[in-house]
Amino acid sequence: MKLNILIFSIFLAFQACNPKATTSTAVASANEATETFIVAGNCNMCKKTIEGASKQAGASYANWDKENDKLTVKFDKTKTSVDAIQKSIAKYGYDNVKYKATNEAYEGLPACCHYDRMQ
Ligand SMILES: [Cu+2]
Repeated sequence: MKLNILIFSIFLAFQACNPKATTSTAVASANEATETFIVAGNCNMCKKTIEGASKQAGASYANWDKENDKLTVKFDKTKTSVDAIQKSIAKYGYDNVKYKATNEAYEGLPACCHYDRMQ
């Protein structure tokens, strides 16, 4: 798992602070749920990490808005949960409504991503 995070971080480093924001489209299904919640972050690189962490946890769609810190995710309720997605986001260094990132994960973020921690 640590190696996955490392590879993912390297992947992100190549896209550091890329102004181009990407989103993906979702395929609707009967088991699909949509949730919106707050995730702390700063920039477009945070956006990529937050959205990537959501998808790693099984979200089919993830869109984080850096203007209001709101993340909207869509996922199959039979495959994952909002709780699992929030845990994954915290694991990648981002505080959110339910889980706080460890100091280690937060410190591991690139300098441009050192957002103000959530209380
Ligand atoms: Cu950032």
